Amino acid sequence: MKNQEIAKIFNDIADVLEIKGENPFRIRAYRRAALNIEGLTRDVSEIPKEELLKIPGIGQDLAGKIEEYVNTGKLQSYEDLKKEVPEGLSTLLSVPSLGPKTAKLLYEKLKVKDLDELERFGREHKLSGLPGIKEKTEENILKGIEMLKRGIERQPLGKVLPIANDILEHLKSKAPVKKLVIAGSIRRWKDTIKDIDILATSRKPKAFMDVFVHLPQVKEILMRGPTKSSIIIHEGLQVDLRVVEEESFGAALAYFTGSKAHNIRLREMAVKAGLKINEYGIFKEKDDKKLGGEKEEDIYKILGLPYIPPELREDAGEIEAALEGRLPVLVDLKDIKGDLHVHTRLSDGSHDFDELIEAAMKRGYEYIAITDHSKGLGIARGLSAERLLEEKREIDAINKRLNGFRLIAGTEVDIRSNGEMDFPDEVLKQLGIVVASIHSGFRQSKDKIMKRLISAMRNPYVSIIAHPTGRLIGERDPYEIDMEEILKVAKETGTAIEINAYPLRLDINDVYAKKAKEMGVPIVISTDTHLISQFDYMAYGVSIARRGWLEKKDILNTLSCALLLKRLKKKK
Ligand code: DGT
Ligand code: CA
Ligand code: ZN
Repeated sequence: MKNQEIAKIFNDIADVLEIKGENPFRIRAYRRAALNIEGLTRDVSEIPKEELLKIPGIGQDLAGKIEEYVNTGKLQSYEDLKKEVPEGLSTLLSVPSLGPKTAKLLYEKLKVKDLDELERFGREHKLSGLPGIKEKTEENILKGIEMLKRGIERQPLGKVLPIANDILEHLKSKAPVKKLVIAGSIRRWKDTIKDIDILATSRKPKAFMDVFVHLPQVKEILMRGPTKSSIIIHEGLQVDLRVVEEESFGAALAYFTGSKAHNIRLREMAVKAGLKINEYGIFKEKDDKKLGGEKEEDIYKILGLPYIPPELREDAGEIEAALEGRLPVLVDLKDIKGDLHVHTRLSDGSHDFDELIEAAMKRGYEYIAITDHSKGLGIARGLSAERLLEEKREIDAINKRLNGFRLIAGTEVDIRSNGEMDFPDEVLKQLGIVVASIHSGFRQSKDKIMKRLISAMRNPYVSIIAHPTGRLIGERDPYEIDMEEILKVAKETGTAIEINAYPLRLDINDVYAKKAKEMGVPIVISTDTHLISQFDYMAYGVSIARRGWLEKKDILNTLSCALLLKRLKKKK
């Protein structure tokens, strides 16, 4: 797939344009295009131009650039642009929180060439004191470097999962294989991933390994053996493949799914029961008699446990819950009846109502909420109050002709930096759903951010807080908030908290989701769709809910539309 390559080029172009101080809309178009290309499940080189044009941020110009790169393996304008700025400068720009102005300054004053050098200067406090660089900026730069280094070690699930599935597809089409599954942290749906673990059974293991190490994705072969091989792929990720016997498949799957902490607990239980577990099976300690291992369920059954879903296997209380018969019945993708955070062409989405309705109905949804941005978000073409109410009237008219499906008129209202909502109450009260969120002032003090979120929740018309911590995995840390307090106010005011399923957000995360459930806070899972293919992101959101032990009853958008609207906060 050329997707990652093109995404990287577009991001690089955006960097250079930023250094040159070009039009922010153009820069943002490149970044959005990059993000959306990265998230595509299809290879861009197979997508016809008319369809490319539907991807957010991609107009004639960028579609042409994609075509040029696909056809020639090169992008001339990018090559030319690169010559305009020194290489060291763009390295500096890769540090989250380091803008083009500062990068340029550091480059010119200190001749910083790479990250290690920048880090050293930071630690020696040689950055602060330069014009415009305060101590706080220096601190942020050091934090940014740390995050960047962490990001190289662990990649977002949303980026890795499509790559892993692509590898599986290639293997299936080219090799003699029987069972073929992803294990490790991907199977547990962890939000960031270190490497890809694949498990297979095959009648011809040697031929299978041969195909694996010669996949087009391979950049480097680390190890090649009859049952285990490891490769590095072009995206820099390691992929381990193990081929096991059919009769050990279940035990191997349990072993390589992990987590390590969960496995250790299982092995301790086994030892106490005079048993032994390893990747080959479950055995009697005294005579090595094999009791099971072909199926994963065998392991749990023989230990006297119910089957524990992979998302729970973190030694976070799941073993105790299993022993006491109180494992949750986890919410499932098919329980979701609608999406409550969707953008249209009117703000920064890519589709009109009809296309969204068709796509939502196709996946069996009963409703979606239209939540375009509010005017304060100029960069996302936010709607004025007049335009929003006009949109609402259009939605009302459409609902009259729809049968068994409902559009809910809403907004994603910006929480201004002073805590006011970007629309007055008279406007908000006319809508079916009000999603409120923060899009600016991320570096405000904890106190200020808390005040903004709390004032949003105290607004009688705000039904949902979207992406509450503002994190962008690998790009921006969550802002400083006291989540316990947020959840308390959410509970008290009846405001729902969103699990934003957009793969770089996954916000709130699994730990907070669990906490929210324990505190009785209503939760919704929404995709923040800007493009119909992004409705697929719901699977990521549901995985966060599952990792947070959530059941169908904990999630409001598993309800019918009528019940949902009843449960959402309304003016008392
Ligand atoms: P990550 O860091 O995203 O790759 O997370 P995992 O869980 O995929 O970790 P990884 O790839 O190191 O190992 C895959 C699984 O293999 C892990 O979840 C459990 C199993 N495993 C690996 N090393 C050990 C070990 O030393 N002891 C046990 N019991 N299991 C292990
Ligand atoms: Ca792994
Ligand atoms: Zn949104």
